[in-house]
Amino acid sequence: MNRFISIASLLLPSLLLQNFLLQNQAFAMDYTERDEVRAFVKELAAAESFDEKELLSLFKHAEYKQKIVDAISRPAEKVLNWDAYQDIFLTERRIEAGVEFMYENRDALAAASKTYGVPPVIITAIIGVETMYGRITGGYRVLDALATLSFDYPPRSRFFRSELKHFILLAREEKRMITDLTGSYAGAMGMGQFIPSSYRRYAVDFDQDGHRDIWNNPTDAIGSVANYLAEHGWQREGRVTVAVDAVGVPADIFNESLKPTRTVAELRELGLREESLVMDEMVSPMRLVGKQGDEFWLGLKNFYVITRYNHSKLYAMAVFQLSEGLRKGSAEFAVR
Ligand SMILES: [Ca+2]
Repeated sequence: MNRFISIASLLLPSLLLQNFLLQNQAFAMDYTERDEVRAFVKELAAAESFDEKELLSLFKHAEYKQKIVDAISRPAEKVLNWDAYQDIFLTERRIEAGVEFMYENRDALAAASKTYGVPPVIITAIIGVETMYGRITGGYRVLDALATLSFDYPPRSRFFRSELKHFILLAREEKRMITDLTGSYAGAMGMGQFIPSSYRRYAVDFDQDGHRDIWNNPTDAIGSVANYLAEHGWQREGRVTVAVDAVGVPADIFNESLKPTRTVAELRELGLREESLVMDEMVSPMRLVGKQGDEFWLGLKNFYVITRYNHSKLYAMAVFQLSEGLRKGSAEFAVR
């Protein structure tokens, strides 16, 4: 046994060292010297009228980050269960900070709610779950993140090269220094964590000062989050999800899809007791394992819309339940 350990421990460092050297050989290289980067730059310069040399020189500043590859290889939502989600997102602190955010931004929230039909508590809960109301917006340079994922993470390179293009275009449109912009390891930016394509498509200049700034401007962030949800089909006055008693209902109908595909009538025939929804409402039955065991919920259209922000039912449920906490916490002032 001892012999095995000693052989293994001798082998291990040399293997690690070999890997380390191989990796560094591959990545120490300047991005501007890589063929695929040059091809990317050439194509983008031609398509969008950039100076090719200038655009290429941008990649002198791009740095490969192993931490980014490590982070994207294990997304949090695949690891966390509902129990852990609750501990992170449904805390007193997050509710209190959210109520404060709502109070400070009550005019913008009221205006966004009127324009887009999304309740202030939902807009606030999204910003609360994403970035703790703008406090934690990500410390990676977006250029490093998108260059690393575009050129050194083959499984998603197509997606991230497209985001890298959008990012460069966005910086030009909003007159921002590319090297100054920071975000998550996946290039999501600002209070609402928009990836560049979403930023260009859904961000709005809600305070009408001529710039779409969800990096620092809470009014623009509020309008942009509301617009994003509205554009994905948010139903004004619609509910999000309903807790149900599903004892006796066949287990295989739960967690089929995020999209509502079953009618209330169909579920009632299967034994579901639910009186508050109309029979032809489309729902998605969910089972979550919470602190007290199984919880049964019906996701409605607006629940599905929240999952367009992040494709996870736990994410959407955390947003919904935080919004309920905010609704109670902000009851003393009018904006809800
Ligand atoms: Ca603005």
